[in-house]
Amino acid sequence: MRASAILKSEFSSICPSITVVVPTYREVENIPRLVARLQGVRDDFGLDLELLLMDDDSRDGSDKVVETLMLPWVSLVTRTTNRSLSYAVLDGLMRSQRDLLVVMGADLSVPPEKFPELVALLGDNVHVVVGSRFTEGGSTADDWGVPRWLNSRVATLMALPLARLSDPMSGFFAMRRSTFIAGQDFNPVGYKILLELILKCRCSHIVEVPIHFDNRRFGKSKLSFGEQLRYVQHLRRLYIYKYGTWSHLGQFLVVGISGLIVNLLALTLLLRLQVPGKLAVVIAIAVSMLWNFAFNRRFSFSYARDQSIVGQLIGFVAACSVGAVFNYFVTMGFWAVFSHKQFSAFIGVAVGTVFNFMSSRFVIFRSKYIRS
Ligand SMILES: Nc1nc2c(ncn2[C@@H]2O[C@H](COP(=O)(O)OP(=O)(O)OP(=O)(O)O)[C@@H](O)[C@H]2O)c(=O)[nH]1
Ligand SMILES: [Mg+2]
Repeated sequence: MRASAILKSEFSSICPSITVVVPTYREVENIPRLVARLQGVRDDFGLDLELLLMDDDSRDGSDKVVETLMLPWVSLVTRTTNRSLSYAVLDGLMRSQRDLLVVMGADLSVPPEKFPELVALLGDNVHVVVGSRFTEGGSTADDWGVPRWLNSRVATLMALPLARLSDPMSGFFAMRRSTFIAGQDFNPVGYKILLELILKCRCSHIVEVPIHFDNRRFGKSKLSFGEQLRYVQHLRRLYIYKYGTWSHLGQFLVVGISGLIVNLLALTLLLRLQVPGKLAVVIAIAVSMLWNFAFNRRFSFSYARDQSIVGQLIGFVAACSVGAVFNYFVTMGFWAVFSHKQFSAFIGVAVGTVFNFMSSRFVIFRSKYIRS
């Protein structure tokens, strides 16, 4: 028996009620095409299906088009507040009263005919089924150049510690409503809602289904550079949510490495400008310390930005100075025992860094309430 025939017999025996949530912004050409294709699947499988188009006040005639279609299972919701792809999807999922939820874009990049397969794989032990371009058997349009491919791969890699998925950027997925309503603390930025749902709804069992991802034929992509920056901001929030203090340590270390580079660059520049050696070292240390302070306050410990900057700066410089003294004595102590300079210096730097982190996180930038 063919897969579609198996699915059909399965659906006719259980007849699940499904909501397909589609965020839309200026998709007037795509909406009738999407509806026609979903209608085909609906009729073919005899599904109890509703389509919710969550439109961010496109004013391109999308609402009129839906009105003219006069299909009771299709509705368009015009949103005028909190306009964003992620919130449009959340809003749609919250409105649904049906058992099974599917999310997809309107631009027909992913085949709407594939959603019954996603839905059929949902079970008590499967929380989310994701349409993936990068799992075995998945594909993308041929004309993806190297920059687009690289961009997508880097974005995927950055999300790997959050969820083991080949395509965490996918906007095509299915989940049970019971899984969704158990989620809390939704706080997405930008346009990638899948990761948010996986983490906040505590989805541990994820299945991926290969899909072919085509280029959109009508309308324009809304994926801008600004959206990509918001993706990084969103990942940062999710790292903090999942890893707590470890994520602060991660950011602190990244800032520390950048501070080391700034120190070396400043020192090189000052020496080139004929500044005397000792003075150049002191200025380079001061510059990198200020750099570290500013970036730690902005990123690693951003939850404490409402407190006095002067007090925090004094505390940070004092802690770094104490950390440097620790570094010195630990290095000298290990050196005396192991007589290996680099190893001793490494241990000294590690101890100094741990001291700096602990005093920054729990004293200088302490806060009762951590927000990302
Ligand atoms: N409601 C709402 N929908 C949006 C918004 N931005 C994009 N969308 C919709 O979200 C879906 C995905 O957006 P696309 O622009 O296709 O982005 P993408 O699929 O990630 O990127 P491409 O591969 O370039 O198509 C489409 O249906 C868009 O109309 C928004 O701000 N609000
Ligand atoms: Mg798209």
